Formats: sequence, structure tokens, C-alpha cells
Amino acid sequence: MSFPKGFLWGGATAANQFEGAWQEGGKGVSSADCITSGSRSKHRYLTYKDKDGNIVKADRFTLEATPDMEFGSFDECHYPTHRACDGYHHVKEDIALFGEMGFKSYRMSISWTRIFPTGMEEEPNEEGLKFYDEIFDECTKYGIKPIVTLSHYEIPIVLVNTWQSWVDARTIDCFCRYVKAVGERYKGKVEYWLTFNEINCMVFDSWTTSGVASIDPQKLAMVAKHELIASALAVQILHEIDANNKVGNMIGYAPSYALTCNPNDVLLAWQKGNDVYFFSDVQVRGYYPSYKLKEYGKNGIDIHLTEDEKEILRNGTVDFVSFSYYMTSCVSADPNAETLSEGNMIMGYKNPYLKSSDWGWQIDPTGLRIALNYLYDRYQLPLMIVENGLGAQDQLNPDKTCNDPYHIDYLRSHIQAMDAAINEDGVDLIAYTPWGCIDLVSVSTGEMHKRYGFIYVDYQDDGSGDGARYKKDSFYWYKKVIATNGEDLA
Ligand code: BGP
Repeated sequence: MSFPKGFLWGGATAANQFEGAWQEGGKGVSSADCITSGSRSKHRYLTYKDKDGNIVKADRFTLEATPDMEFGSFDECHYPTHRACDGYHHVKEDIALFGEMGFKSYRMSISWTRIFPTGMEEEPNEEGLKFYDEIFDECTKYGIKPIVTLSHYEIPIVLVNTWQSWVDARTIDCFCRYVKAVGERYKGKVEYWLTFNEINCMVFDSWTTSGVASIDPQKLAMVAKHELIASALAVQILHEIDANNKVGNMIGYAPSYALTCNPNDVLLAWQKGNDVYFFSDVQVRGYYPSYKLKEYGKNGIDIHLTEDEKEILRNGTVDFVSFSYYMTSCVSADPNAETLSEGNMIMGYKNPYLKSSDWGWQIDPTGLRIALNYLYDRYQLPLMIVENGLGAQDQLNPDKTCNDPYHIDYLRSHIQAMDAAINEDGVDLIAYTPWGCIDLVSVSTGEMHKRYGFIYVDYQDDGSGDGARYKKDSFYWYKKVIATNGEDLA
């Protein structure tokens, strides 16, 4: 076992799933604030007021927004992200715990609505900027490098209600103003940036990723174009502000295996792969790939890509590639193939060789080695795994300890796969930030009891708990992993 010197061991969170304090510090309402709680069997809904003043809970996977819908948070409904894990009020305590584990990096996101509450202001909100100053200053104290996601599954609700979010190109200008504000403010404090979290997942759940309630393929193609342009502009803005800035993209990556060696299954697996690669191809190579343009043409979709826009994409390619990895799934061209597996957003067929988590996600460490090789072979850029982990039901013991051997087993097997990819296959992997390093709200279900963390947060689904933080067994294990630079995984 040997990981490169300076390898960025760490952990990951996202503002809307962790901070809470949804109306403090001048923060505006975001699309994430408007998704209700759910469960493995019950969707989270998004909420809006209709033209007669009725509050409607809508299925975010099928809703087509109309101008008379006013999306928002309403007293009648429960939204788990409003309090989340109250990270907003625990900055020093939480980062001290990360420091104690020896984190070299902390992937987190800035909430756009803390900086520009409606997205449309000319000047940023000083209180919001100060909040992240505190986070970065605490990180510096412990030698932790922040890896900052600019847009992790949230957008100001005012932009949603005014322009239908990323459907409208004017959102790009607002985003750039935000990127400039945070880039300038945190110059010297932040070196690693990610543009859009799991940008490819807009294909499955455009509300969660982009604040867009639509299933119209033409609109969604425009959303993709606008986010890709915004991502390329963000790269340019951050490079201009500081030549030391390194900016990466972020994709949700759950490789699709062919269910059988039937060439039709293999072809489908390749096509599914392109649903993911399309986004990273544009972000890494700087132009739309031919397979996507052909697909648009065949389906009558016109994205009106201008010469100016092409130039923006060309000039805004990323410095590294980051991705989340939890699972793999299978695809089959046979309509009678059996049993769908579950996933955060990515569905497919069950793999008979794999076991699943309590939420039905198929556990596949070898798939991580394959994923790393696919991405490195395709792009030849440094890679970061910025999410990985097992959502599980932890029990806090009466003495406030927590035995979570399943988290350790999951992470150990994935770190072994990383080791093989680096040392046997030659992949350039520079960071590993397991997801939900401290417990937080699940994005797919809105649950608290789906826990990933090294640190237990005492909040429960029914709202009870005092938010106290406790170290799980995995905390001590990961601390040893980091101290030995990945050599001691016992
Ligand atoms: C990814 C998201 C994260 C995170 C993770 C785990 O798709 O980027 O925000 O939540 O999935 O998913 P879940 O929270 O549904 O368990």
C-alpha cells in the first residue's frame, strides 16, 4: 500500500444537507429549501403555491412548471434541510473533529443564497461571506485544504420563480457574479474549486440538481448548455483571479455494466456511459461530442450553440476531474430482464454478484477501480473521488459510542481498490473525500437515519435529538488510515 505524498485524505459535505440555519445570516431561500422529507419508499416532494393560493406538494420527477406556480417553503410542510445538522452553529467544533482525524482536505459547498440571497443583487451579503471566512480560517488552523463546490444542488428560489432557473441564460450572469464574489473574497484561502455537483444527474432529477421542474427534453438540453457554459466561465473567472486556483468538474458516476455479453447489452452499456461522459467530455475537452449532437439532431432538439459559446467552452476546460462513486448497476436491452436495483438517482438492473446496502445500492469496490481507469484513460487528468461511502442505520450506545464496522468494511475495500488503481494501473488519483464525513440529511430520501459519517450527529427523523456530535468507531479507524497514508487499513 502506498498513496502519493500529499494525498488529500478528507471528507465531504454540502451546505444544504448540513448547515441548516436556512434563514439566518441574511440567507435567501433556495431550491433545496423547498423539498419535503421522504423515505426509501416515499418520494420527497417539492412545494409550490398555485394561482388560487393552494399549497401543492408535487412529484419532482414528473412536474412541468408553469409561470403561475410559485415555488417556496410553506408552514404546512416539513423540510429537513431547514435545520439539517445545524453545521452553521458548530463550525469550530466540527472542523476541530476533522482536524483530530488528520484531514488534509475538506470538500464542502458554498450556499449561493448566503452570498446572494435572491441571486439578483449587485453586491454580496457580507454576513454570508464572513460565515465561510470562518470555515476556511478554521480549516487553515488544522492544515486542511478546502475543496469548494460552487453549486451543490441548490439555486436561489427567486431565480427559479423569475426565470425558471437554468432554463434561462440570464441565470449564467447571476452565477458568474457569485463566482467572482467568492473567488475574490477567498483568494489565497481556497485553491481547489468544483463547479456543479453531479452535473450529469440533471438527466434524472432536474429539480434537485438545477431547480428546474421539467421533463421537456428541449428545455433540459438548454439547462445542460447553460450550466456547461456557466461552468466554463467559472473556470476562466477563477483562473483570472488567481493563477494558483485549480478548478475541476464533478460528475455522479455509477458505471453501467452490460447485464450479459449479448452485444445489444454491451452497446446499451456504452450508450449509458455516454449519458455521463457527455458532461465531462464538454468540461474536459471543451466541445460538444459528436454522439450528443447526433442524438439531439435525431430527437429534434436544437441548442442554438453560437460561435461565442463554443469559444467559452474551449477556453474553460477544467484542471482535474472529480466524481462521486457509490455503486454500479447493470443495463439490459431485454425488456423482460428482471429486478430493478435502487440508487440515489441512477437506476438499473441488479447484479447477481453484488450485495446491496439497506437502501438497495449495490456495493462494488472493484467497480471503483474500473471507474478510475475509465476516467483516467479517457481524460488523462488528475482525479478526485469527492464522494463515496455507505448509507447505514447506526445505533448510538448508551455510553455514546457507536460501533459501525460496516462503514469501515465498505471504506476499506474501496481504499484497496484505489490503491490498485494507483499502484497497479497508474491512475493519477489525488484526493479522497468520503461522503457525509459527519452525518447529514440524505438527498434522495431526506432522512437523517441514513448515515455515512465518522461522526454521529444526534438528530433523528422525527425532529428529536440535541445535535450533539459523537465519534464512531470509524472515526478512530480513518484517523489511523490517514496517519499512515493509507498503509494501515486494519
Ligand atoms: C450524491 C449527492 C450528495 C449525497 C450523496 C448520497 O448524489 O451529491 O449530495 O447526498 O449522493 O446520497 P443520499 O444522500 O441520497 O444517500
